[in-house]
Amino acid sequence: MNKLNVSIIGVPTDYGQTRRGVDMGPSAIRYAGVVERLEAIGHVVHDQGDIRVSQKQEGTIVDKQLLNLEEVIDVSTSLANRVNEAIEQKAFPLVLGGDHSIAIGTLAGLGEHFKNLGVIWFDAHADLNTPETTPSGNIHGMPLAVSIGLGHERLVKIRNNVPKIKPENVIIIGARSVDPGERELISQQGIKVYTMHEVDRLGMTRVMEDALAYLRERDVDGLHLSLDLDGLDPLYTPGVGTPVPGGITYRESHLAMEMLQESGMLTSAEFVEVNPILDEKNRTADVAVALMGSLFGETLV
Ligand code: 6HN
Ligand code: MN
Ligand code: MN
Ligand code: MN
Repeated sequence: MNKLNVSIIGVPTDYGQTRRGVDMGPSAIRYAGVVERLEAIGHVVHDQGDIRVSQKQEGTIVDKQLLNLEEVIDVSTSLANRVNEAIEQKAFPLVLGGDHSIAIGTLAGLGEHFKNLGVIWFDAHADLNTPETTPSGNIHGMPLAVSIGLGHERLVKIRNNVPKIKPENVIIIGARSVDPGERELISQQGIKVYTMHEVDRLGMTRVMEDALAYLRERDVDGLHLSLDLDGLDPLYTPGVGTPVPGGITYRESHLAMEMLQESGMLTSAEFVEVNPILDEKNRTADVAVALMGSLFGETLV
């Protein structure tokens, strides 16, 4: 197994949605032992701590289609800079959320270095809304759209590289709650989606084999995993803000992580939407860290 220089970046934000508590995700994941777990595998781990997330800026105009826009721009810009630095230092960025809006910043930082980045998006949702299609105004439902260049100009232009990723290089796995506007974008933009139907029908082994073969075929120069803990069934990860029943099982998700590890293709990862306030005894953060164990090469024997 390849020993990595892992750079952990915590992003304690809840500005991408309206349930409080997800800003404590990075602490919950650290408490669950992320650093020790990766060190035990043999990686060199540098915990860079959390990026600074400012208090809500009072007096800014409230746009109901883009809640907390200024705050999300602020967090995304700092995160993009930090991810960019990690890559320049030849480290593997491991970003801990925070809600899924942080992917805007992560991908803005990565997009500067990888010109043909592959993205695996584990999620119950497609996160492909725009200010025109959003049912909630929550920016955590928009990061994938922003990263392919669709959405509010100031979000799309963070660090000026537009788009950050190509829609044909994105694979969503675990989807089971997709809004009408997102459905349209998926077919219009040629985004590959394995919904829970495909996971059930083909099994996770086939899904991952196909997904990795597809990205290899596309000759990607890096691979980012964006893992929303709500991709798993809420039976295993109850501490998330937008749970949807009928998700990926504990074993299936571990298998997926192991196959990503075996592929040798992974160059960055983020784990998002852990909300300890909604959780039961930090179970969701424990699952996140267990998945990281598999992703980073833990073996049983
Ligand atoms: N997430 N599609 C819904 C919306 O409000 O846009 C839910 C989004 C959830 C986003 O879980 O990262
Ligand atoms: Mn150190
Ligand atoms: Mn998500
Ligand atoms: Mn989700």
